[in-house]
Parts: sequence; structure tokens; C-alpha cells
Amino acid sequence: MSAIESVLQESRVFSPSAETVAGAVISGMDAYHALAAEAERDYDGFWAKLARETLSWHKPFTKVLDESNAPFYTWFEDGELNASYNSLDRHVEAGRGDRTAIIFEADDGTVTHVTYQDLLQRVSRFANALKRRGVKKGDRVVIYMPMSIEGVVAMQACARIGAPHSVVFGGFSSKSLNERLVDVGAVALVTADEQMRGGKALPLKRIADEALAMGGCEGVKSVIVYRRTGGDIEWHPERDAWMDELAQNESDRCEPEWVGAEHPLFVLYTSGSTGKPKGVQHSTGGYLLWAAQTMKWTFDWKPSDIFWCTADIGWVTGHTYITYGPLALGATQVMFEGVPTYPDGGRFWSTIEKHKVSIFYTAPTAIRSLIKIAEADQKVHPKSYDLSSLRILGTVGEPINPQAWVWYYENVGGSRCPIVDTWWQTETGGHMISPMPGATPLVPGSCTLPVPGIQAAIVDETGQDVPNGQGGILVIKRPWPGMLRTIWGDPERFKKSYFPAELGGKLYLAGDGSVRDKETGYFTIMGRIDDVLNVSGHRLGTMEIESALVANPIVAEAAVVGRPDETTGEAVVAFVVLKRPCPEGEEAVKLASELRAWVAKEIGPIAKPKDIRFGENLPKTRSGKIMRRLLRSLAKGEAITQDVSTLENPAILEQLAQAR
Ligand code: 6R9
Repeated sequence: MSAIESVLQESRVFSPSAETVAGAVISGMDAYHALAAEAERDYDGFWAKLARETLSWHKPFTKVLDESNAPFYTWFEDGELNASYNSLDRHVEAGRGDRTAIIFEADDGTVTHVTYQDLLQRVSRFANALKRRGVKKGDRVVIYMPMSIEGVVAMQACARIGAPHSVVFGGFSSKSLNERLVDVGAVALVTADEQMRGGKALPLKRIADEALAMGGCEGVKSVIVYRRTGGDIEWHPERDAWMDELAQNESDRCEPEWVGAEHPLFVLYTSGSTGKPKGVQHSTGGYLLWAAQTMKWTFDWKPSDIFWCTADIGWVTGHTYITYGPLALGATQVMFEGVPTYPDGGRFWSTIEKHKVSIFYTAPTAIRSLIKIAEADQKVHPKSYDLSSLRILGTVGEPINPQAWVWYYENVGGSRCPIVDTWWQTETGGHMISPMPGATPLVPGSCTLPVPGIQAAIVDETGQDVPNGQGGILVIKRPWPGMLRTIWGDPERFKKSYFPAELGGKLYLAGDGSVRDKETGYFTIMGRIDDVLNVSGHRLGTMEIESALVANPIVAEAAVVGRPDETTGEAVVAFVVLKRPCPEGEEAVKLASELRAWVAKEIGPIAKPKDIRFGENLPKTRSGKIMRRLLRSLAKGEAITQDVSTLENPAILEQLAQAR
């Protein structure tokens, strides 16, 4: 039975306990429905009230949603605020400066506590340092850093001076970093000498130097380096500066730059269905409201909680549920530098035990890989740790199969903690479809119902609603505060990608297929409907990987598809035609490993194909189109039952069935 079939047949229901319901932010389904009804009655009024309650405004807004230039919607447009003020100053001003903001757990287990007061001072110093190096409101700063307090400081300092940041995940290659520096037009780059993961030091500064040397980003005048390991690096004195040295000379006070609510807070690149990553641009006011409000609702967050989101700050989950959501609420959170398997597969569980984590948010891939390890070795099984501090669990990034869900529920949550399976995207800013832990009865594998106020629906190719029980295209029917505002530098692509004319131009197209349950109306996500793969919760464009492969001088042609994978959700399979005769035996194995390393260098290790298959050609229709559905079957090892009568070269199928 496939994962999707098993989700669709899932009928077990796990309802929150009376105790969980009683103290909850959204307490019971009636409360959930009441919020949704309130939003329905007065959409503007609903969000305006939350925006006033949840955020501190320097200048109050008088306008709420403006649809006059659709789909370039604006929210709270004439209001002014600062995201860093909302994340730090206001908690200190309210007398909560001594509260721990971040409990940093380093790769080697060293723990550092930072209070809100400390964090405010560090952010202010660094913001002053950026200003001294000429960074102004509206300038873009690229951040290429490890998981670190300094990473959060860099992001918050940019927000403080109104300079949109663009964080590039530390696993990306110099070429990917260069593309992003060029596209966003960065004036400064913040990086680290090295990063530590699983006991190993990995170079960041060296990759950053390479990226800058590739050209096109001469606007980058400053490279600011966080000293993480003290490892050897090259130094360009006219351009490079140490983060700690710069900050030492600065005042720990820095007046926040008040910006309009629509001022871009950040640009974050994500894969789309063409070769070029999209710079998803988020606003300050609407985004911050979304981060804080969903943190409160979906995680049922209370001041007494210790929150832990295991995502990296290089992804949207790290932006919303590390840098902005928790800090905007004044929460205490754990931030983790390392990997879940170092020093052993019990690292997540020992860290929960050590810091008494009460809300734990991670990815299905991590759970699936830890299940294998725990089942093989009882010592690192979650049952060998005291996890009684936990009260809520969450997942994000990809569908979770019911088996993994139930294991997580029983073994990590002790059959006590609701699991919030949160569906959302880089573009949505925060959670969109998710259970509310003190209300929604849970069905394993379903992300259940929309966040209050969100109108999610399933439509056909023409934009018409389809009945429950029938699969279709997932759309959002009304603009929401946390939505992306545009694609950096490419408003046309924004319109075409997310508000396509074929669906009428008014529906937000998420790019996922979904189905709603006939009785409950619960949503189940069936995966991407475009050429985007989801490997371990990371979005990868098939075209991006294909372009990387054909950039290799020996490659003539390449096609990339996904194949279901037990651990990573999907795996990358590449079909490659070389400019030389089709290799066989050891030669093929050697070339496949060279091409894998090539892709790692071009994009980053996460994009490495798991399988590479060589052929004299690719299966094509007579009009020259690559038949991807055939490639998908080949990748899965399925017998070809499809009609291949339109295929130009049927003999090729046998050759491509061999994996390397
Ligand atoms: C937050 C994040 C977005 C894509 C999205 C979908 C998949 C995310 C999911 C899920 C099933 C969930 N996705 N959450 N699929 N259930 N709970 O992951 O953003 O990196 O932009 O990826 O991830 O396919 O379209 P992003």
C-alpha cells in the first residue's frame, strides 16, 4: 500500500484530552469555529484586532487589507513598526529583560543562555556596526551562517535598521550563494569562519570567498565574519571584518528604524518549477503578525513553555519559528547547532530531557530516520529518556505517513501530546492548515483544517470547487497577512506562478495536490503538482538539478524525477545522456559518483541524485518531449504499463532501467 493510500484509509482519531482543551489558547472546536466565523463576518476587523493586540505599532494603521492592485495585496499599509523592536525592546520595556530568550545547545553539547536584555544589546551593537559600514534602510544583506545566536543577531540587526536580509542555507554551494548575492543585489555578507556539524568543521568563509570571486556581486563591500571555530581562513582586509571586533566598539543602544508595514523584512530563495530559484519577498507587519499569531494558536504557546524548533535559520521554518515568532511573543526557546545523530541517535531526546522542552517541532524525515536508529538500539530509544516535559509535538515540511505519526505520538509524546501536522510554505509566511492542539481531533497523516480565518479549498484546472473526497489543486481563496508580497525583481513571475489566469487570477495556487475527507472536510496533502521535489522536507526544482547536470562538460542531456523514499520522502533520480558513448560497469559507477559530487558543488549536497542512470538517449515523444511519467515509473522500478506508442525510441527504456 502506498503512503498516500494508507493516509486516505486512516480512520483512527486522537482527540485532545480534557486537560489539554481546558487550558488551551483555542479551547475546543466551538472556539475554533467561533474564530473562523468571526473572520468570515468581518475579515478586515478580525485581522486588524489581532494586529493591534499582538504587535506594537509605532504609528497605528488605519487601513487593513487593500485589494486595489491585486494580486499585489497590502496589509496595514499606513502603519509603522519595527520587527526587532517587537522581538526585543518591548519585552525588556515590560520588565521581562531577564527572561531567557535562547538556550543555545552547541554541536559539542556546550550550552549558552541569552536573555532578552543581552540579545537586545547584541543586536543593537551589531546594527550599529552595520550602519557604520554603510548599510542603510532598504539595502540587502546576505546571511550565510551556521545555526548560532550570532545568526539570529545578524537577522534581527538587519530588521532593526530596515535592511532586508536574505539568508542562504549553510549547505548551499558557492555557485548557489553567488546566484543569490547577485539576484538580491547584496551590499554586505555576514558569514562564519566555519560551521560545526556532527563533530566536523565545514568551511563557510572559503565558500563565501569563492562565491564573491565568481563576480556579479561587486556591490558587496563588507564581509563580516563570526568566529566560530578559529579555523584557518583567507583574509581580505579591505573587505573583511570580524563580527565580535566590530561589535565591541559600538554602543549597545540603537534606535530602531521605523518602517512602513509593507517594507520588505526579508527575501528568501526557494525552488520553483523553472531553473532559477525565486526570491520570495515578505513584508514586515503582515509577516510578523503571522509568525506571532500562528505561534500562539498552533503551538498553544504560553509564557511557561520551552519551545524547540529544529529547523535551520536558512529555511523559512527557522525564520518564522526561531527568529521571529518565538521572539515576537517573548518566548524561551532552544536553538540547536548540530545534527540529530551526533553524538548518537538519542540527541533530540536527550536535548528535550536536558532543557525540559515542552513544545517540540521537527520534520517527518528526522522522525523516520530516528525510528530506524531507535528500533535498532534501545539505548537511544525515546523511551529511555524522561520526556515528561513535552506537551505538544509538531511536524513540518512534508507529508507524514501514519506509521511514523503513531510512533511519534506514542514513543515521543507518551500518547499524551497532540501532534500538529502543519502545512505551509516559504510563500505563506507561516502555518496555513494545521490542527489547533486544544481543539482539533487528530487523524494521522492529515493536516486537518485551516488556521482560523484562512479559506483553503480544492479546485479543478479551471478553478471550480471540487466536492470533498475528490482530489484536486490546493488553493487559498483570500489574501492573508503573512503571504508573500512579490518575487524579488520579478513581479510578472509572481503573478503567473501564484495567481494564474487559468484559475481566474484570484486564487493563490500553492502548487500542492490535496483531497478533503468526505465527512470531516480534513485536508490531506498529496505532494507537489509541479516540477518540485521534496527531499527530506527540502524543496528542490527538477529543472535546477537538470541545469546543474548539463553544465558539466561531459553531459549532453539530463532529466530528473522523484521517487518515493522511505526515509527522505522523495529521492532524486537523474537520467543522463553523455556526450560520449553510454558508460557501463565500473566506468558508469565512477562517472555517477563524479556527477553526484558535481551537483553537490553546483547546488549543494542536499540536491545530490541518489540514483544516476545512463542511457544513449531519453524516452521522448515524436515531438521531442521527454516523457517524464515513464521516467518516474522507471525510477520506481515499476514495469512499464503505460502506452508507449508515441515513444520515438522504445528500446531506450530497458537501458534506463539499470540504476548505478
Ligand atoms: C514550511 C515549508 C513547502 C512545501 C509545500 C508542501 C510541503 C510542507 C507540509 C507539506 C505535507 C505538511 N509541505 N508542510 N506537505 N504536509 N505538513 O516546508 O516550506 O520549504 O517552502 O516547502 O512543502 O509540498 O508546498 P517550503
